[in-house]
Amino acid sequence: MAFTLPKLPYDFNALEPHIDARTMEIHHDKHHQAYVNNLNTAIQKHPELEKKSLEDLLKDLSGVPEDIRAAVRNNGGGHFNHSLFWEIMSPKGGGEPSGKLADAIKKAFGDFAAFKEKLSTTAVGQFGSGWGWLCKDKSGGLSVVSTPNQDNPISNGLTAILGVDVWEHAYYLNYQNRRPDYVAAWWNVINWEEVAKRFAG
Ligand code: MN3
Repeated sequence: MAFTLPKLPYDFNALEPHIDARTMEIHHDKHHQAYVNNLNTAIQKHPELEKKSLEDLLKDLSGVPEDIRAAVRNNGGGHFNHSLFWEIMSPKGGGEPSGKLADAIKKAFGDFAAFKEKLSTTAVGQFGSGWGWLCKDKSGGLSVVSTPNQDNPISNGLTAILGVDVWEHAYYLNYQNRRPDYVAAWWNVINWEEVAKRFAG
């Protein structure tokens, strides 16, 4: 079965003023669609892979045939990352998490402010294109990492439960070179309920 572009769970303009409608439209309809298309083109060369989930492919990239490994890493990663990205944002987002996720953040980083500072600094400091992530390890411990390009922490055994896209296509129309301003604004649209669900899952 071919991979398909998931529908955006809100309107293009729903995250304004933090993320503008034009950026959301191009990001979802053009960039994410291109990752889906390129992933499908790659997988077609190895129909035996169609039975595997994208998660399984990314967990073990060395098991992906060499001729399409880079395509799966980049475009499969792109599809996987953006599918998470749309879900962990909401027009009703922002604020701070509660419950077990809040406890785990406290345990790992001291407090929410320290965590926010760490993820912001990590995302802003990612050289070139990439992502900043909050990850869960196998014992439920949290950490902050960044990845280049469309790599996902899943390839290193971690489960990303929150991520911020710091490719220029994610912010350049509205923020130009001001990546720190975009990352600061992004905190206002985080859907903590969805992040908590991914933490629990
Ligand atoms: Mn992107």
